[in-house]
Amino acid sequence: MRVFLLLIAIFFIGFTACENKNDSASGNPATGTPDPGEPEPNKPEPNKPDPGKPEPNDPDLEQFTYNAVFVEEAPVIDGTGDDAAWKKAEWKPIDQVWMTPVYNSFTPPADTNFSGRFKIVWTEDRLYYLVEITDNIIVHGRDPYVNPENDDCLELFINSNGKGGNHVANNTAIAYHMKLDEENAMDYVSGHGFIKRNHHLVYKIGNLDLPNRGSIDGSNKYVWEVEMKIYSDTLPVDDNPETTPPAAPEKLSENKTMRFAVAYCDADETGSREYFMGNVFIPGSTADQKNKAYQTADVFAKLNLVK
Ligand SMILES: [Ca+2]
Ligand SMILES: [Ca+2]
Ligand SMILES: [Ca+2]
Repeated sequence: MRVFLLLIAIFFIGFTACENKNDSASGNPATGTPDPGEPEPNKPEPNKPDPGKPEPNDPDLEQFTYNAVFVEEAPVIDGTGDDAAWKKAEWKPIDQVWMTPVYNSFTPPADTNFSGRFKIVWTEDRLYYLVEITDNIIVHGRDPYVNPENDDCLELFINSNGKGGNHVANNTAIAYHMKLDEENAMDYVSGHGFIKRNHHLVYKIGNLDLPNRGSIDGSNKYVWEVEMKIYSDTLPVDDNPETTPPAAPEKLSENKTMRFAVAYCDADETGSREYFMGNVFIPGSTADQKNKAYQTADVFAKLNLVK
């Protein structure tokens, strides 16, 4: 009888031990062990933004549309904005924060660190930009083919057919990373790396003393004056005048609608891009969501050619 009771006791103790082991693996509310596979009761889901959905406080995107006026006489590309053509055009700010040095903070830089504004006019043959940039520290000197966005550079995005779309591996849109040397305009195409599009642009930067990494008059204000040829998305991906005959640019006409963005990669103390500032609001709450212009023209603003 004693042996029988002892066997029953051993069986009971063993069964209880197995039950406890299972509890510790699957979560036991009595002991407070969380169950990784099940949501905890009464705990709200973390607030995850949907990257595909604009945030409810999005500003009206139409405010970023630019109506570029036609000019009979093109501005002279010399880095000064005193041409008659520019008097006809409206300034718009470059004040939308796409990236910040403190990851995902999106706190805008002080005006003395960076501020910018731009104008655009057009002729039948070219688009023209006047861009005023204030930047406190000038960073330059990288090989143009190696991360040109990590030097100070003006970045002009253009989508000629105005339909938007992904442009990572094609020429639906071109993103010109314009270096301070007034020569090298680098466009990234997936599978091809950075490609020089120098022959698409002529540009001069007023008030820049590049050898001394500063402004001539000490104001830290620079005037980029740019003449741009416009190409359709049929431009060969690796179009390069060093290796192939240049393609013919488009003729421009009234009521043509394109998509565009004007942005500045601001490198300062760290020697690489700290702020990425643009002219158009891009929805999102992370840098991955807001730094989208290099992938898709869907986030560009509209550009209307008017007379
Ligand atoms: Ca000029
Ligand atoms: Ca700066
Ligand atoms: Ca800078």
